[in-house]
Amino acid sequence: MMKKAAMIHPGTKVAVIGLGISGRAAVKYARQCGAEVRVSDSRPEQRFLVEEQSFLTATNVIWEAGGHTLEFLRQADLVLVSPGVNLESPVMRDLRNAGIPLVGELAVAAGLIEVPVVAVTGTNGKTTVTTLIGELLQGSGKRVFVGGNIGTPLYEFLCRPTEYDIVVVEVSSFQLESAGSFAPDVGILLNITPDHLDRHGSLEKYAQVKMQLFMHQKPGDIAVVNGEDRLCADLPGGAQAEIRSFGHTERDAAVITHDGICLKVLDEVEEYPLADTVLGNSVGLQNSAAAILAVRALGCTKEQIMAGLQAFRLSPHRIEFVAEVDGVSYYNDSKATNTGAVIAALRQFSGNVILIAGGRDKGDDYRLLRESVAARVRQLIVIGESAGLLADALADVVALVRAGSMREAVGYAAAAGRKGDVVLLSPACASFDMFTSYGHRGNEFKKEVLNLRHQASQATG
Ligand code: UMA
Repeated sequence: MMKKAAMIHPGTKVAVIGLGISGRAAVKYARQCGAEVRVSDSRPEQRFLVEEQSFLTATNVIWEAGGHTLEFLRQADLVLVSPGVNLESPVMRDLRNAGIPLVGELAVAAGLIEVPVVAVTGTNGKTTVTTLIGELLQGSGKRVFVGGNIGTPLYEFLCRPTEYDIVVVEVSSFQLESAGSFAPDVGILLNITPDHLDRHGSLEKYAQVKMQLFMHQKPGDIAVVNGEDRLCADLPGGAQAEIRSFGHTERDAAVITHDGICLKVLDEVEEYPLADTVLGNSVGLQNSAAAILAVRALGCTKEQIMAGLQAFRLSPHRIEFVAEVDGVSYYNDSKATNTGAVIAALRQFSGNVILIAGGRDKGDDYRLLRESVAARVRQLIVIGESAGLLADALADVVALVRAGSMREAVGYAAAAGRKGDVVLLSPACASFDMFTSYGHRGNEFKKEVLNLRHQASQATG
């Protein structure tokens, strides 16, 4: 593959916006390229974390805090934006008008990666599919970089590219907005349901941003798409990659059956039975179909794939079983930060669900939950800033109660739970109103459930 000219050279004046995980990795990479680097963060200095303070001291980088000023940023030839930065804010517009390029890590990486790249996007399941693909490739003996939205910025790969044979990157809609000419060898679009509409404005715009993944692919590249998702199937006119869909029909390259995947490879059909694995449910089968299509195209054998699928375990905070207390099963799905994820989670249970939902609203339409909630939820417990919005959307289809804390929510759930019930934390919202992250929210839920179990065992013991 021809190496494209790098954007950052010795002496390039680079401004990095955001001092979070992505921003700090951007500083490191830009410094490694020999750039002159400055950082701008919207938070006031007093709110910087200890690791951010020490990063500033250790790197001795020039910085501003408490907002982004044109005066500070216009000194740069190039601005590297963190994913959380809204590109439509007035100062970002001013920078664009001043002719200064605003790029994210995907644009910086575009054309610089000399090993195959798999990129996974979609509203739900992308972390699971990214992890699964990473594990399947690793199982076939490859040195795999797994990064992007999942947690390790792609800049980390750019700092040490010779250590890897392949890149698997989880890509968010935020990252796709500033992706430039980034084009993966295999691009995967799992599904599109409402999310981050507060940033993107409408579902149509959000879908358009997701399509950016395929815009610069060339003939020979592969687009893996969900054949049953109307918005996914609507690929952009200029897309040149070969499309391989997954779904339940004969038209699909990977056919989902009731307990496994059938893959068409030339004239042969390969079967991947999944009933006895953690992937043997409707969501797991979809995720597996996408992953199998990707890794089969990248040279994994059927045996390697099957071994990897059997060994796979789900990550924490994703429909994670926590404990059974008094015959009620508790599941932590804190990572479900939009309605699509909650619907997918509810699909895993046949009914009798006590659902804990709510948090910081991201512009989602909670009426989308009505059908699933009416069919499967017996009691809804709402928490956080969006409690009122959830009540407006759902109070007429389900019994609803409001809780002021996670402890109170788990207490209400325990009081309502009967043998055989499922208590599911699946919030449909961001966590930042009450917690520092979805991980923190999930851990608090687990702590309360484990307290409950402890109390129950003391009462019986
Ligand atoms: N900031 C500014 N100006 C702004 C906005 C933010 O200065 O206009 C500053 C904040 O004060 C903070 C920093 O930027 O210091 C935060 O940057 P960020 O929000 O981009 O977050 P990072 O810590 O850099 O983490 C980002 C991703 N975050 C977001 O997309 C919001 C992480 O995804 C990702 O794991 C990480 O880069 C590594 O690639 C998280 C996420 O919530 C998990 N993603 C969303 C999702 O999955 O739904 C998209």
